Amino acid sequence: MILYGAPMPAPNPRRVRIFLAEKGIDLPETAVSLMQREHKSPEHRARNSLGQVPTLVLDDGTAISETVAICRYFEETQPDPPLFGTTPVEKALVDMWVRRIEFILMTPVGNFWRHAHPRTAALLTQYKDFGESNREAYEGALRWLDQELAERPFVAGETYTIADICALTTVDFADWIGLPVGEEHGRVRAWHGRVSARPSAQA
Ligand SMILES: N[C@@H](CCC(=O)N[C@@H](CS)C(=O)NCC(=O)O)C(=O)O
Repeated sequence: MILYGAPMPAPNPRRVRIFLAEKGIDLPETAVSLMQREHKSPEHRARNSLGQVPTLVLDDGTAISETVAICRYFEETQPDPPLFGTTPVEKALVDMWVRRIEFILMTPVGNFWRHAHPRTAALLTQYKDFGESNREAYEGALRWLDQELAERPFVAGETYTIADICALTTVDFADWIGLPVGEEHGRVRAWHGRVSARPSAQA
């Protein structure tokens, strides 16, 4: 089994690394250089037609892409500790929160990165006004998340789940590209401190 990924600050491979660390699964990552555009090579596109990382290739050659799908595979093969919930209600809530974090929190960060950040300027036609408009969208997402975290310690409930991993990697990447969490989002900052204190956050 080979896990293709990329080191920090790439947020999606980090989601898998944190997930594996929480599970106690030792699976070293094989780096695909994003700087050298190796993810767009024919070799990597044969594994993932979108030319993205992470991708997990199983021993029988099956290639699984999409971060949450890769994590789902490991949840099924090694259920403990559970990170996708255990009861039908918990599982549904975790799915709900993963989708919300991906759509509402990650999307503006990704749009800002692609359309407003100098590091990506050479890779695509940037629509700077659109890119910059995502600052406010991300701020709105943080305000919303801050309210939600008044109700519970972790994103999807009383326990740490993959939804926290998705949010943590997004907030850290956002900070790296110049979108820090302001002091007005005190609950997000407190939650960030809690999840960052876990050893897995070093992954
Ligand atoms: N939906 C994918 C997104 C993967 C993704 O965007 N990965 C980034 C690295 S963090 C990448 O490969 N970017 C290059 C590209 O999209 O061309 C997932 O959840 O895994």
